[in-house]
Formats: sequence, structure tokens, C-alpha cells
Amino acid sequence: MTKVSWSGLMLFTMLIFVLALAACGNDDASNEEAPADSDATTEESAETEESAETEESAETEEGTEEGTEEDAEEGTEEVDDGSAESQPKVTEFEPAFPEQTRAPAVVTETELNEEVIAEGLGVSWGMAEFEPNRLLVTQRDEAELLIVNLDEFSVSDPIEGTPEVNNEGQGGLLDVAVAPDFDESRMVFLTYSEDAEDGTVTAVGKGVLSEDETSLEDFETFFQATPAYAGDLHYGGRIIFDEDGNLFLTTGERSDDPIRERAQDLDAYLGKVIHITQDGEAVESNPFIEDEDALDGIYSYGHRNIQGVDFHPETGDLWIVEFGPQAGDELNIVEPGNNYGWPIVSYGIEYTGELINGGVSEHEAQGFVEPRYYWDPTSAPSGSSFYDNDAIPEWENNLLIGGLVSSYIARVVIEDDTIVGEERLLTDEGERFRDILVTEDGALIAATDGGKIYKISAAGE
Ligand SMILES: [Ca+2]
Repeated sequence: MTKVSWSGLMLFTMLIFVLALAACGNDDASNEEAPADSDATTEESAETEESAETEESAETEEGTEEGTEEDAEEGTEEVDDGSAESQPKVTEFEPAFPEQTRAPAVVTETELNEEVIAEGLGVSWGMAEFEPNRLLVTQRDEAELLIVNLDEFSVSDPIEGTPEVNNEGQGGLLDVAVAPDFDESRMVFLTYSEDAEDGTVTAVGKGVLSEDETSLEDFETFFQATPAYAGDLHYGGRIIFDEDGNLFLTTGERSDDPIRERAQDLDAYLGKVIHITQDGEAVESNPFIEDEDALDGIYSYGHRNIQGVDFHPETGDLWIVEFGPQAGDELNIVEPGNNYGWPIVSYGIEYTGELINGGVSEHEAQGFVEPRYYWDPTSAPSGSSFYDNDAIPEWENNLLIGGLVSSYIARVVIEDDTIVGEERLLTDEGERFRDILVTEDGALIAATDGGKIYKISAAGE
């Protein structure tokens, strides 16, 4: 045996040791997350606590994806294919084009500062920067709206006047956005799940933030994504303003079979991107406005559960992030009238392991739009934001995406609508990253289900 192979063996042994240390670090993080009154002492029981903390009914992302991750840890070896992903694929599908999944791993070279701005909060589902370094932050389960000050590390009392919500399952107070003319109008927009006849709906409403910032005045619901359904999963719920001051609202298809098939129907607002005015009217240029059988507010369809939305800073394209089934999470560019294929095609499979619709993954061959990217295994990608700032120049036009079950923030590098690189940030925190925001100063703000708000900025900024 030569010296070279011995040193190789030594390196291998050291690598195993380092990996073991890293794994211990993750365990510690998970345990810290267990509620204080829990007797959880192992990672497994900590995860059980966490599942119970979510909702027993949440059989999809929130429940089963955690199970999937556990299975992967127990039963499989890590793979190194040059991508940011270390776990093997769950499905046997092939991508439609090579860059559609597992982009090459990239690493940020800028030195970064990482701070915890706040902790002990609930699930902060949505955030909006309404003044420099001051955020409106929703609390999903408590249906509260708070102000978080990034300079003072302070959190306000709940703002009064927020809507009644149905907070069962994945429901509650969801996203927040401020009107483009907020400085004059002080208008705040919220999305939430609310009770309606025969079930619950995703709703949008608005109210005026009082001068003393303690209440929303004259709050009213102005749009409901009908039909109502008696379930508590897949509300979608992201909103963003376009340059004309109209709103894009995302919905989910309410998860269950067969209601999820309504994602394909143009007479239902389930599984859609919706384009409406600030009063809830359909935007006149919408693609199905001339179609008498279609709902006028529909912009695109065939979506599963859209959890992230932002405009590309250069192209102006609307990029969305949607929860797939097991291993089929998608990044899509939304264009009017397009059909994105759910639940007829998917790069994922059911959480039971069954194939979806017999196992058809190719979108284009079936007449649907191919996702620009997908994750296998599951990432559970949530809130997302493009980076459009000089503070970290190498991140320019990258998309930053919070991951729930995956417990990382994905940074994807895009060239001509193609994903050419992926990096995973804050991988050692053991947190489910629910929403992402880039401040006017160019800091990356990330809110977690574990009640923390992180700030990542260039060192020296
Ligand atoms: Ca799709």
C-alpha cells in the first residue's frame, strides 16, 4: 500500500468525522426548537413535537415532508453530483432539459454578517418593508400584525383591526403588502383564510394604518377566491403589486382529491394566479375576460399551492414558487393564459409513493408549460424574493427562496430564464424558512416557523 492511498484513507476518515460533527450540530439545533415544556431528548421526538405543533390534519407539506426527510436520513447515502443537493432523487423522472433540476453548486464569496433580529414569535408568514428598516409582519396562527424594527431589534404590540380568520390547519393571517402609494394612502393589504358558506376561502382585504400605527381602520375584505371548500390546506395566499398598481394573488387547489382537479377549471379560483385591481375587479387585459365560461380574474392556472412570488428585476417576468407533491416543487415563470399542468403532470409523486395520473412528468409534451426548475427531493419552497441591490453585487438578480422541510434558504442563479447555479444558506440553523424579504438597504431578511427573524447582510455594511 502506498503513502498516497494511506493519506487518502486518512482524509476520508477525517471527512467522516467532520460530517458526524456537522450532524451533531443539526441535532442540537432541532432539540433547541422543541417547546420548553417538552421532554424531547432526541431528534425524533423533537420532530414529532414540531409536527404536532403544526396541525394533525396537515398531511401534505407540513406533516409528510418531515417524514420524508427523516426517511431520507435513515435509509440513503449522500450523493455528490456537483449540485447543491446531497440526497438522492426520490423519483425516477428525467428532466425535460438538463438545467431543470440540480443546478451546479455555487458559493457566495462576499463575507456575510448574520444576526437574529427577533425570536419567540409565532409563524411569521408574510413581511413587508413599509418604511426603511421597519417591517409589517403577519403572525399566521394568532392572526396578528406586528411591526418589527430592524435597527432597534424591537417588536410592537399587535395592531388592532385585523380581520377574523380561520386559523385551522395551514390557514390564518397570511401575506401582507403595502399600497404603492402607501406614503399618502397608508393602505395595507392582507391575505388570509376565512370562513365562508360551505367551507373556507383565501381572501384579500385592505385597511388604513393609523398615524399612531396601533390600528388598521375600515378594514374590509374585497376579494374571495371561490368556491369555498371544507378543508384547511393549500390556501396559496401571496400578493404582489404590479407596476400599474394592480394585484397578483396566488391560490392553492385545496389539496384533497378530487377538489384539487379544480386547478384545471376556469370556473374556479383554486390553483390559480389571479390578477385584480385594488377593489377586487378583474384587470381588463386578463386573458379569459372574453371567455364567458371563465372567471375574469384568472391569469394562469394548473397550479398546486403557490407560496412565493416576485418580479425578475431585469426582465420584469413574474416568477412563482409552488409546493409540488413529494419531490415536485416548481419554479415557474407566469404568463397570461398559460396552464402549468397540475394535477395532470408533475415531476413529483404522491406522499404515499403512488404515481400521479399514472406517472406523467413531461409538461410540454402534454401541452403544458415546463417548470423552469424543480426540486427532487422535496424542498417545500416558501416565500421568495429577487435580489436587486448593490450591497451584495454577486447576488444581483438571484432569486432567494425560503425552504420549510429542507431547512435552508436557496439562492438560485438565473441566466436567460435558466437556473445555472444553486447555493443553500443557513443550513445549520434547523429552521423552517417561511418568508424572505430584501430590504431597501440590500439585507436579506428571513422569517421562520420557529419564531425567529434573521438578517443577513454584507460584512461592514
Ligand atoms: Ca407544473
